Amino acid sequence: MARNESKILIIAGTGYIGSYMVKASIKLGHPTYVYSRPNSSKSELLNEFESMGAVIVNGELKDHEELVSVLKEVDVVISAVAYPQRFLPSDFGCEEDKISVLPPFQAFLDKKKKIRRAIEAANIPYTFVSANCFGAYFINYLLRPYEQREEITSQLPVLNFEEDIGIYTIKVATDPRACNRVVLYRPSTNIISQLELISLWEKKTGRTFKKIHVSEEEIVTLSKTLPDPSNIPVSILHSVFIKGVTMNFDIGENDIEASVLYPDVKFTTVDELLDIFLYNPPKPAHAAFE
Ligand code: NAP
Ligand code: EMF
Repeated sequence: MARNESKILIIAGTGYIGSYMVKASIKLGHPTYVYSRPNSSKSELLNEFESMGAVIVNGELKDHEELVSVLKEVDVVISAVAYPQRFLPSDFGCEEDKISVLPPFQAFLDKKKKIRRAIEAANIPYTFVSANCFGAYFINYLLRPYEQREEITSQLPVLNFEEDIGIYTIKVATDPRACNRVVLYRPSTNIISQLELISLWEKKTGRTFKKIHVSEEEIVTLSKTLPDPSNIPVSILHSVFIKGVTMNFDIGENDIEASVLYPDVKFTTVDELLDIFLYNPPKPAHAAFE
C-alpha cells in the first residue's frame, strides 16, 4: 500500500489521458474514483477499472447533488469543479500562461486560462499541469506508424509518454510541494527535433521517408481558412513546431519541472517510446475541441 492514500476522483477518467491517470492512481495505491456519465459508451473500460479496484460513480456534470456528494468524499479532484483539497483542471498541454499563439489555438487556451483564474480567485488549492505534447498521441499524429506512410511532413519538441503523464500527475496531485504551483513536464531526455525524431524512426524501422516541407506561411493560411474547429490542430502544430512554445520560455521561479521534483522516477525517453511503437504501438487518438 502506498504511503500517501489520498482519495482521488478523476472526472473524464474514461478519456484518452484520463484512463492513464486512473491506472496510475490505482498503481500508486490511491483509492480511485471515476466519475462517468450513465450513458457513457466506455462500459468495457469502466468494467476494467472496476476489476482493478476503482469505484465508478455514475453522473452527469450537471447532476449537482451527485457531484457534490462524491466531491465531499475525496481529497483530490482531477479535471473538475470542486470542493476538494486540491483541484487539477484539465490543462495537460502547453503552458498557457506563458505563451501567445495563433488565434484559433489562443481562443482554446483562453478558455483554460479562464478556469485557472476562477480557481485562484476562489482560493481553491490547485496544481496546474503543463504536460507538453502527449508522446504517443503526437507520434501517431506525425509519423503515422499505423499507415506505413513514406512521407513525413512535420517536426517535434517535448514529447512525454502518456503513462508517465499519468504517474506524474497523480504524484503532483498529492505532493505538498506542488500545491498552488504550475508543474511543467519538460525532462531533458524528451526534447527532440523533428529531424532527430525522423532519423531515429528510420533507423528503428529500416525504412527511409520522403520529407515534404510545409512553410510557416502555408500553415498560417490554413489556420485562417479552415473552418472552426479544424483550424485548432493546425494552429497547435504552428505553435509547437514552428514557434516552439513548449520550450521557448524559462521555467518561472515559482514553477516546478517534474523530473527535478522526482529525480528517482524515470521518464520514458523518446527513444524508448519509439521502441514501444515497434512492438506494442499505442492506438491513434483524436482530441475533441468542442
Ligand atoms: P477525451 O478522450 O475526449 O475524454 C473525455 C472524457 O470525458 C470521455 O471519456 C467522457 O467520459 C467524458 N465526456 C465527454 N463529453 C462529455 C460531456 N459533454 N460532459 C461530461 N463528460 C464528457 O479527452 P482527452 O483527449 O484525454 O483530453 C483531456 C485533456 O488533455 C484536454 O484538456 C485536452 O486539451 C488535453 N490534450 C492534450 C494533448 C497534448 O498533446 N498535450 C493531447 C490531447 C488532449 P464518460 O463518457 O465516461 O462520461
Ligand atoms: O490535436 C492536437 O494536436 C494536434 C496537432 C491537440 C490535442 C492536442 C493539444 C496539445 C496541446 O499542447 C501540446 C491540446 C492542447 C494543448 O495545449
